[in-house]
Amino acid sequence: MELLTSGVATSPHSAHSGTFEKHPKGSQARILLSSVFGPYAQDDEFGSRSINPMELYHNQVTRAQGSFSLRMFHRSWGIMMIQANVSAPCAVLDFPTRDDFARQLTNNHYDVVGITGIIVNVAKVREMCRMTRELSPHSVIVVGGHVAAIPGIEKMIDADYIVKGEGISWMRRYLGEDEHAPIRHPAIVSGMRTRIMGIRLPERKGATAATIIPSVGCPMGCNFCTTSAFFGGKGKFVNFFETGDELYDVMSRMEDELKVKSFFVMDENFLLHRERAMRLLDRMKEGHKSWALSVFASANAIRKYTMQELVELGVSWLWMGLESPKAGYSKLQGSDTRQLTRELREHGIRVQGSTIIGLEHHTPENIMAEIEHAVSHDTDFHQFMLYTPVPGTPLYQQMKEEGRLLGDVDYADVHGQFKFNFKHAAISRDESKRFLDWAFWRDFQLNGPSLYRISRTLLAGWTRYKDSPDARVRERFAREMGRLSGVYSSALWAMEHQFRKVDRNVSEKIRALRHEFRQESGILSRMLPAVLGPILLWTTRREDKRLARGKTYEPPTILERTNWVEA
Ligand code: B12
Ligand code: SF4
Repeated sequence: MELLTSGVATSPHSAHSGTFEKHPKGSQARILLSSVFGPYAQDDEFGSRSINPMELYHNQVTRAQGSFSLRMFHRSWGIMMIQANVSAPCAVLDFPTRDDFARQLTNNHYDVVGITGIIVNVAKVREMCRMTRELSPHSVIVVGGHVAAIPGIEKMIDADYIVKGEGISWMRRYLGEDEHAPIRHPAIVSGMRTRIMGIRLPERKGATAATIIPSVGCPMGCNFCTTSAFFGGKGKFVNFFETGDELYDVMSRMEDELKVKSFFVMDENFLLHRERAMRLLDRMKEGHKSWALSVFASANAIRKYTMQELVELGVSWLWMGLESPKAGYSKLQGSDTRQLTRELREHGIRVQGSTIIGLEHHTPENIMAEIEHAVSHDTDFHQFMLYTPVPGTPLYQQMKEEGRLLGDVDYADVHGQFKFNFKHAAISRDESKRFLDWAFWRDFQLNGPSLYRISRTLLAGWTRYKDSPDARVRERFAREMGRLSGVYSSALWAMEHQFRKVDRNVSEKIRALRHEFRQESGILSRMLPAVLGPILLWTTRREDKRLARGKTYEPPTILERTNWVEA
């Protein structure tokens, strides 16, 4: 198979994605929406890469943490959102193998086959289009998701429609449905098959947060940001739920359906929309909801709130860009991010920092100091990414104009976790990987496992708020402490023992925290580590051996149908 590289369009087919015609069957058309095929965590000719598994944390956050890495899978929410918002019979096929996808096409009659993919997966999208033409020639092929941003994509894949940007309204329009109808939010369990320290966590109803997607895009328009660019760029975004009231209603419904009290809010910059967030808080107070929210927000947006407001809003996990103070991004303006992240943690808010390696001003001489600065935030989690011009972004355009894009880089390797895809003024491709790997390693070495760090933040929150006058806040911390203090203490016991051999200093820090937990725990939770601790130590060591032998994890294949009547 020929290589799909970031410079060249290689497919012999030409897409006929120009004129838009509604599907003749309208809402009677039978639709298949599929994510790209696996297995993912391996090197193959379709663009799977062992360093690019289908796992959020292990891919780009805790990947250097060995058996302490948090491992879990997330469904393909974009196609789930589309499925929930059309009245046509629709099947979502998530994480298929090639055989699963082929079987779907041959055993069913689909009028429309929709494929979702991001840029790294373009070769898989191309193969799936080819398979669809061969096995289901009557189907109309629609391709959406970030892969659509590749320049010249029409010539690389054989699709009938390539949809750039928001897909719900497109699909509704295509089926002749009302594209402005209110958005129906599907019930989404945020993660599945969670694993840490060599054990898979039980999947009880209500134990995992629900994903809520209030909007797509971000108006801040940072030059490298692909999600912002894909949904309109600076000043633009698409809101699915405009008001705090709408959001409250969706969250209440999810609370009932999924029995959850915590929510992963998948909005690139949730706190930026203060009016909506504050209205949500009013409704939460009225409805006595002690919900917990995991959100993404930029430092300038966080600064619009007092700590009390954030805590009352239930913000318990915050993903924020730290970047470099020298980079001049407006989202960081006026922020001392070290002080901010410390303050957040002191209020029981877990912080996930995100740092870019290889910014324009970085050199081999100053990059170590920049990484040390990032790591000194001591955030609960830390994502590191290479500065990467991704097609569709202003940065990509700029690099192209400056002639700095490397033409022979396979799109499968343009994901920010491998090597540069552009010519940097001072850092070579190989060096970029070394610095990136070093950043992950340094964060782990200095700050210890993220599991230890999140336990520490929880305890800080609990100590501060266990007697809070606000019953909702009290309840939230008590719920988490009650559910987790025994488990965290046991995990701390195992980590303390494991780190004795590796780093005495980290082991001592973990031990001190375990003692604090002991003081704050009930009798059962106090006794648990004696039993569960050694078991976790054993599973941790077993997992280390498995990982050393090359063990990887793959998400399960899932098929879900709506409005379905057998043909
Ligand atoms: C959840 C997620 C994941 C999950 C994957 C889940 C899955 N099943 O694929 C995990 C954590 C595993 C993951 C992994 C990776 N991800 Co990811 N991920 C996301 C995240 C945070 C949310 C995606 C989402 O659901 N958004 C909300 C939905 C509603 O939006 P959407 O998917 O874009 O869908 C809309 C439209 O695009 C369109 N659409 C989508 N599909 C289709 C299909 C059809 C037929 C139509 C008509 C329309 C359509 O309609 C939808 C509704 O409007 C996004 C960031 C973001 N905010 O979007 C990054 C993001 C998609 N990931 C990205 C990347 C780079 C990766 C990784 C390479 C990791 C890395 N190194 O960064 C790996 C790749 C893994 C692999 N082997 O494929 C980039 C993609 C960049 C690009 N331009 O291609 C994003 C945008 C993050 C970023 N800002 O860099 N990811
Ligand atoms: S603030 Fe974050 S989400 Fe918004 S444009 Fe910048 S990087 Fe993207």
